[in-house]
Amino acid sequence: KKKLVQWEPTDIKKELLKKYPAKVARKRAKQILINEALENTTPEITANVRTIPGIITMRGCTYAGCKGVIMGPTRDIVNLVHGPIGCSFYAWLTRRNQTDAGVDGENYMPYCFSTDMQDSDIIFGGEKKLAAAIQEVYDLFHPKAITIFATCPVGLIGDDIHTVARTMKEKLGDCNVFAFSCEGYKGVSQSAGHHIANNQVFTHMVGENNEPKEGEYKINLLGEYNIGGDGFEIDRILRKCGITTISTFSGNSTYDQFASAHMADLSCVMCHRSINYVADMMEIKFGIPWIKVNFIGAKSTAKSLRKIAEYFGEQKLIDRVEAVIAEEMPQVEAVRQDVLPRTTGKTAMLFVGGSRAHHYQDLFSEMGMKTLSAGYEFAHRDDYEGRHVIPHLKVDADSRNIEEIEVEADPKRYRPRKTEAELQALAAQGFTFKEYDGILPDMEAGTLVIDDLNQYEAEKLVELMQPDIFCAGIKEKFSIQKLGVPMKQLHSYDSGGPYAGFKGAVNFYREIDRLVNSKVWGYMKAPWQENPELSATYVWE
Ligand code: CFM
Ligand code: HCA
Repeated sequence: KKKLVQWEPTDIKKELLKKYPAKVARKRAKQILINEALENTTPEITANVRTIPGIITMRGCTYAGCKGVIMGPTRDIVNLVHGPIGCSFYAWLTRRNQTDAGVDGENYMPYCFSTDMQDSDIIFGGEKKLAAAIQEVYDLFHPKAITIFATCPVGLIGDDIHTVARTMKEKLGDCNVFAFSCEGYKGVSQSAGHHIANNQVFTHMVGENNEPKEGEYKINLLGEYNIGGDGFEIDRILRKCGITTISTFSGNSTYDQFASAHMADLSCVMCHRSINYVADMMEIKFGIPWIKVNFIGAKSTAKSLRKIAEYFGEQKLIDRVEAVIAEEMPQVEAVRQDVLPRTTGKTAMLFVGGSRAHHYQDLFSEMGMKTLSAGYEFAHRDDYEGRHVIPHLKVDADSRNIEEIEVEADPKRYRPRKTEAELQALAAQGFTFKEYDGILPDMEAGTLVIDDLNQYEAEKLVELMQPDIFCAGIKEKFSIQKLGVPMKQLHSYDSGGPYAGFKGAVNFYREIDRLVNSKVWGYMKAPWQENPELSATYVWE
């Protein structure tokens, strides 16, 4: 593919902003960053702020983050949406979070539970209808728990879903019923929904089951949602290493996993953005430390396994992990070597959620591909800049008691990073650390990092930079493909996956090789490109 002009990043930024009214351009300028090291600091990006009205954002709503993302993948809890049917319908099986119904076969994921609010409920209130729906669910299924999700109208009319939940929980006796005030408008994006979900899951389920769990090395896998079967592949690898997963938040999870999560020795955080709240609460309340892991990319998978083994510090586990890596890697390497000659030097753009735009760059770099531009839909500044090392809590690991809670507010928590000597001094005082790299330190200088990219900017970027592949979600899919550039969904994986772990890396290499080397895109022409005289009909400015 030929590029007509070699654009400088500063020119691209100007081009993206050119069409906006002055006030909008000023605001967007703070969310478009040219990644360059300025005296050991990274320039600040504005993130987690309201999308400017009128702009067609890639984001979703708070309800989506709570109902779809965090609670959606739990199979034996009935998720009941209080609202108009559309809110439930559009959150019904669209995320490709996979499930294995296990020996008990209890799986409510294929169902779509809703109170189906009507105009009369909006006028007279929907609480009675909600209570009746809870009763109906209970009578039909007798689930362990029923959770209720507020949609926008519920907040606007003021239905008290928490009182309904409490009353019904008392009435039913053997069913945990609780609610989420996750009205779509509650925050600026999905992100607020994660927080609301995390708080309620922690308050209403975690810590309920004190039965000891079997296993030598017990972990919680936080922020892994089993999209396209990713969680199955990670489970396979962990099992092979002799590591026991007590709970996954929340891919293919069950009620009991949440209830028993406090029986683990360590929490491993995959997607920090969506679940850091639970990781922190587990550490504060139960003294379970957390570390950041990433199972996207073969090298990252190996690195994460080593990190877990290093945490437990037993030679037996370290050896087992090394043996598993040695056994798995040759197959991955063979496929990587096969695709490399065709993928090396190709370019990618990634605009996804709150962690994948970062994690998937590892897979692309394993294929010799360069990320030209990337950004999150709703991540916060820590996801961009990286909380590299944070002094956190003093934990007595043996008794699980927290001797002294001392969360240090570190004004330099973003940059510059702490020196080795500073770290050692803090470690000597008994602090634990969070190693967590952000997207900015990991991306090359001169790359464009853009927060809350929108429809217009996405098309403009593709037009100017001509990447070999663009990665985002369903709303972007077809507009990008119409520009003649292959588009891979990194949310749902289209119909593919898993892409996590060793087998996932192999799947990804093959899929991307196929996409970036397909000739079909070169044949794509819009009608006005083939018949210029049509341009007056199709395009006007
Ligand atoms: Fe975490 Fe996710 Fe993501 Fe996310 Fe999402 Fe998702 Fe995503 Mo879609 S929890 S932040 S809210 S990794 S649903 S599984 S793909 S936007 S990058
Ligand atoms: C969500 C879910 C979503 C949407 C994906 C997309 C997902 O945010 O509500 O836009 O294609 O991964 O399913 O992020």
